[in-house]
Amino acid sequence: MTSGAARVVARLKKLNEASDAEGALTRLTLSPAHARAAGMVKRWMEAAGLAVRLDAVGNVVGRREAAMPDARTLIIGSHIDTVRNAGSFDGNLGVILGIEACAHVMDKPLPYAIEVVAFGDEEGVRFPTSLTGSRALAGTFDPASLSSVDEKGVSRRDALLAFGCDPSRAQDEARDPARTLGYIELHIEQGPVLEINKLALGLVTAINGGSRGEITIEGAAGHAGTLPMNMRKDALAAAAEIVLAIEQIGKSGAELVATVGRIEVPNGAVNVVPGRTRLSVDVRSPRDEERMRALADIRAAITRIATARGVKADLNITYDMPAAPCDKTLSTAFARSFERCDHPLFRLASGAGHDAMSFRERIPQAMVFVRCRGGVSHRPEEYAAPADIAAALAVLEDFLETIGANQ
Ligand code: HGY
Ligand code: MN
Ligand code: MN
Repeated sequence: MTSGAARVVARLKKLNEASDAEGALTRLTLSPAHARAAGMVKRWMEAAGLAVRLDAVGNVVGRREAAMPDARTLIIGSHIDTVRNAGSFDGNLGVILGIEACAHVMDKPLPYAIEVVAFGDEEGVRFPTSLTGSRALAGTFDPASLSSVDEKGVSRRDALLAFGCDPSRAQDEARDPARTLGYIELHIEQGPVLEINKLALGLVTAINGGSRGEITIEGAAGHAGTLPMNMRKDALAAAAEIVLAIEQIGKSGAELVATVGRIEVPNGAVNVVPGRTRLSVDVRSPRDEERMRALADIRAAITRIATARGVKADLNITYDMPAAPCDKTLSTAFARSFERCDHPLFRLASGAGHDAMSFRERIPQAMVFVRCRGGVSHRPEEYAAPADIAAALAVLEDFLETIGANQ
């Protein structure tokens, strides 16, 4: 394994130390752990010859200029925020690979500039809105997202100010598409397809579209011992029926998925009939019309169940990202690098969302997937083998050394 690949593996381990949870990796956006990770990434970017800054929305941006003025910029990115009890590779791998590939070409004059970006808000776990870091660069940042609040009532605006950012300048982070060669992201597959096909790497064809939201159900709290069953407006029993209905709708399309990942019963207690519940919903598909149909079916199921049970329920969509096809020119350049690095070319869609989808229809984007063991992700067992990391680094280094010639 090259020293570069070994350094990537070592840095991923080191980055694990930046966590807000004892004995697990939890690094929510704009948290103390995110600040520590941003500090490590800044030092590594500087060692790779990049000029580094923290931008207006919490991204760490490392930049190197081109050999000639007025050249366009290639952006290499991924995210360093994580879910709770996360794995070490989701997002982090793409950032550390980008830094290492820049170190590899540090002394080589290139006909384009490079920016490596460690986005700070891809997972959308702390605030209901997400992808704010990549949307800022894509020029689609929504100022309303600054008013999103976390579970403690802290707004994104206040969290950014405390992080040392100036959110009033978020719109200034937009990159000019005419001055941008494209956006590329290397990421673990987070699924089992590469492993089943015994491949280290895959070329992404498109990123599935996704919608997320929150369902609130208002029933009537009551005494678990005295309230007769036929008089109840049990918000949790209604939620349970809605969860199963959403699962059924998710099964109605071959590549459609629908998930309720979180359910809350405020003031829940063993001897109280639940009066209120809140549940999350996440719906994805490679076809936007199928995702819209599924959302309509979910709304209809919510209305049917709520009416039958005499409770009030509504679905508020907080995130809606259309499917994002990957750019043909950048993907062809990656295909050439696969060939030069002796990797069979295997194309697959992404069921997971990524920062790359923020650039849809504005800046060309392409992604390369790295095999992950068992397809497991969003869990501590998430794992990418050093040999596969080395393969990804070799392809990225080849891509950087050749992309300018083909543009
Ligand atoms: O949820 C996703 O697809 C991504 O991991 N944030
Ligand atoms: Mn990710
Ligand atoms: Mn993730």
